[in-house]
Amino acid sequence: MINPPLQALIFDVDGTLADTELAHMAAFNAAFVQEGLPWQWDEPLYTRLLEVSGGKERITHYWRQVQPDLKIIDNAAFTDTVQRIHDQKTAVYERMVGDGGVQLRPGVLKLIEKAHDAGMQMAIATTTSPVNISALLRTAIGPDWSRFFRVIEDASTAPRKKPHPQVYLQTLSRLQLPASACLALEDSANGLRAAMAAALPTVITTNAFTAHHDFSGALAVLPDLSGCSLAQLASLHAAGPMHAPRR
Ligand code: XBP
Ligand code: MG
Repeated sequence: MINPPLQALIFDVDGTLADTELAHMAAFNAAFVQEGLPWQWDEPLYTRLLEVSGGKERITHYWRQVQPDLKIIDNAAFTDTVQRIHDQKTAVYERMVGDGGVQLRPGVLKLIEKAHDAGMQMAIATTTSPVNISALLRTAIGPDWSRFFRVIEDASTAPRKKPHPQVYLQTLSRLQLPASACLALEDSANGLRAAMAAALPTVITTNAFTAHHDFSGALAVLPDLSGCSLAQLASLHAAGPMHAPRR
């Protein structure tokens, strides 16, 4: 199937705009210390935990893993504890990122600027919280960062986390564009599944936490966006999905 002309780029944040996951991991660990918990996540463990999207969902999943006989007698108290740990984690993360602890990935800013100059619409579709997005982009792009993005959908507006397509479906509905006229940029299998479930053609840029994922169905799998022009993305979009080589 041939896609119509490309009209919008939809960016994931964590792992796509920036390699944020080491900072997220450090922030989770700081929150566990603040909460008096003996939990500390390292990179191999965190790589596996990233299969669960969303910070609160990840904490809940881990808690059940280390305490399989956990009996939740008071569900509200359990939810409050997870929320409190996650709030602490978000505050630490926001500070780290606001202090310049994370940069945009290679080629990202250039692509955003070129796409903006070319009149291409841009959106953000992420599972993370709005304060995390603004801390990252305010620091990396400047106080007027949001002028680049017509639509931002995040954990505050789309509570069902990737691979559920909610965040992409809401983004498309607010952009008022068909999925086939847009291109999603993702870094993870959960992100790709969410985008594909919303019928979005998707380009992957891998990172250390996701390079081993299954990216079947992506238009292309790239190491990063350096040297990848808007015209190249448009021609990947026009060409449609990669196919396994014929025998
Ligand atoms: C990223 C995530 C996020 C971050 C943590 O997924 O799963 O949960 O790791 O952020 P994606 P929060 O890049 O697919 O959006 O703690 O704010 O959830
Ligand atoms: Mg991601």
